[in-house]
Amino acid sequence: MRTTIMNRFLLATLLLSFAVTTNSQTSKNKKPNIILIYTDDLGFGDVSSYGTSAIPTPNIDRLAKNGVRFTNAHATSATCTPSRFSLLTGKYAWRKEGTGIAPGDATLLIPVTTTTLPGMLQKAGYNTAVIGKWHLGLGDAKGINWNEKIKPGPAEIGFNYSFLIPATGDRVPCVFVENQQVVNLDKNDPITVSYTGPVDPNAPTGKKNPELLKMHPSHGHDMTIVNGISRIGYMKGGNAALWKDEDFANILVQKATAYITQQKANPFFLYFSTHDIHVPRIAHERFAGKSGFGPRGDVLLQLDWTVGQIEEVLKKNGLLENTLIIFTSDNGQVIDDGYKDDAVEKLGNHKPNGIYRGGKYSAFEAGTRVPFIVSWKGKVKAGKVNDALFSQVDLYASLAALAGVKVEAGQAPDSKNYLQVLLNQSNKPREFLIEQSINSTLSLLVGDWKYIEPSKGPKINKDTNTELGNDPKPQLYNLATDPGETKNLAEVYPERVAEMKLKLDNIRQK
Ligand code: NG6
Ligand code: CA
Repeated sequence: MRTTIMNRFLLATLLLSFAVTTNSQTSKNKKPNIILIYTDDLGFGDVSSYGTSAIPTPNIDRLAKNGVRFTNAHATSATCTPSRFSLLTGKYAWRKEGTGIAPGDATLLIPVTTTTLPGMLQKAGYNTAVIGKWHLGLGDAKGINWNEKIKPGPAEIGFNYSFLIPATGDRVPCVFVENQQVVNLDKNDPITVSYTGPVDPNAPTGKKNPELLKMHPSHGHDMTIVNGISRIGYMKGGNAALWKDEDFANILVQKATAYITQQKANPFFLYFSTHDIHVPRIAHERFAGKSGFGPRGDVLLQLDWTVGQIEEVLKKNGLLENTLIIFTSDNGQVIDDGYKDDAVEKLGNHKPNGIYRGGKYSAFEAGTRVPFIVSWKGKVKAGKVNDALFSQVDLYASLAALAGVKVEAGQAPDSKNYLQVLLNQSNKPREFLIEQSINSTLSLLVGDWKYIEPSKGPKINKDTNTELGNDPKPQLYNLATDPGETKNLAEVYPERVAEMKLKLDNIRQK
C-alpha cells in the first residue's frame, strides 16, 4: 500500500516535471517572433511565383508555397521614404511635410515622441532590430556629425539594435552605421558630407572622371566616387569605413544571422531591409553574370539567396514554428534608375510589372502593388492565395493584435487591425486604400474601383521612362475588368467620381 502511494507520487512528480520541461522547450506561451523582409524596388512581377518573371526565385517561391501569397497588397507609396514612414508609424506619410525621398543628410523624420511599430512591440516584451536600408533620416536640426554617436536614430524610436545603410546605396555617406556609430571609422580620417556642393573641389567625381568608373550613371549619380561608382552627394574622409557594394547581401545576412541566433530565447522583431534590388546593382561575384538578365537580374538572384539564408537560420535554431515571416517591397519596379547597367537592354521577356501599368514613382498600380508573402509554419496554411485589398499601413495595428498590445487613441492613426487577413483566416478587403505617387498625387481604391485625383504633375518621368499616372482630369478605372488602367471611365460615371473625390477629401482632412 505504502509503496503504491509512493509510486503514484513519484509518477505524478515525474509527469509534472515532464510537462514543465516540454512546455518551456516548445515555448508554448511565447509570443511569436516577427521578421519583416522589406525589399527595395521589387516589382509585382519580379518574383517567379507571381507568374510573369523570367528569372527564377526559388527561395521566395518556397515561402509562398509554404504560406500565403497576396495579389492585392500595397506599399503606401511609390517611393521608399514615405512607405517606410507609414510602415513604422501607422500614419500616412503625406500627412507630414518633408517625408518625400530623403536626401542622405536628412534629419530623423519620425518624431522621437512617436510610439512606432517597434516601440509598440518593445512594450510587449519584444527585442527589436533594424538591419539594412534606413532612408528615414538621422540626427536632429543641429545636423549630423558622422564622426560621433549619431542621435537621435533608431534607438530613440524603438529599436534595440540597428545596423544601417543610412540612406540608400546610391547616396553618400557610403558607410555602415551600427548602433548609431560609423563602422570602422578612423578618428584621424573624419567624414564630411555635403549635398550642396563638393567638400573637396580637387576630388574626382563621376562627372569629371568617367575613366575611374566601373559603373556609369545614366542620369544624376555623377558626384563622389566610391568603389568605382559615382553617387548622389559629396563626401570626404572615412576611407577605412567605406563599403564595398559587392558585400552588401553577405554582410546583411551575417548581421541578421547573429541577431536571430542571439535573440532566439526572446520574442524578437527584425525589420530586415535589403538593399537589393535598388541601384547601384552590383552583385557579389557568386551572382554577377549568372541571371542572363544583366545586373538587375543578378541582384534579384542575390535577393532570393538572402531570403533562403534567413529561412535557413530560423530552421537551424528551431524557430520556424514560432516566427511570422512577412516578405514585401517598399515600392514597385524601375528598370533604369540612374545607372547604365543594361537593365533596359537585357530585360528580354521578364515582366517586372506583371499586368500592371506604371512602376516606382507612379500613381498607376505598379507603383505600389507589390509582392506580399506571409509564412508561418503550422499557423498559416500552406500554398494559399489571398486577393484581399491590403495595405502595409495596417501592419502596425495587425501586429499589435498579434502581440496582444492595445493601440492607444492617436497612435498609428491610419492603421487598422487586419490580422486575420494577414494570417489568411479571412479575405475581407480593406474598406478603402490610398496610394501616393512621387509628386504626392493620391489615388483611392474602393472595391474594384480606382480613382486618381487630378494632378498637374508630369505624365512621364523621362529619366526612368515611367508613366506617372498624372492627368489634370480625374481618372477612374475598374481594376476588375481593366487591371492595366487603360480606359478612363471618369466621364462615364461622374457620380462615382464625385463620391470617391469626397471620400478622399474626407480621409485627407481626418
Ligand atoms: C531618386 C534617384 C534614384 C533613387 C531614388 C530613391 C536620381 C536621379 N534618382 O531621386 O536613383 O535613389 O531617388 O529611391 O537621383 S527609393 O527607392 O529610395 O525611393
Ligand atoms: Ca525603394
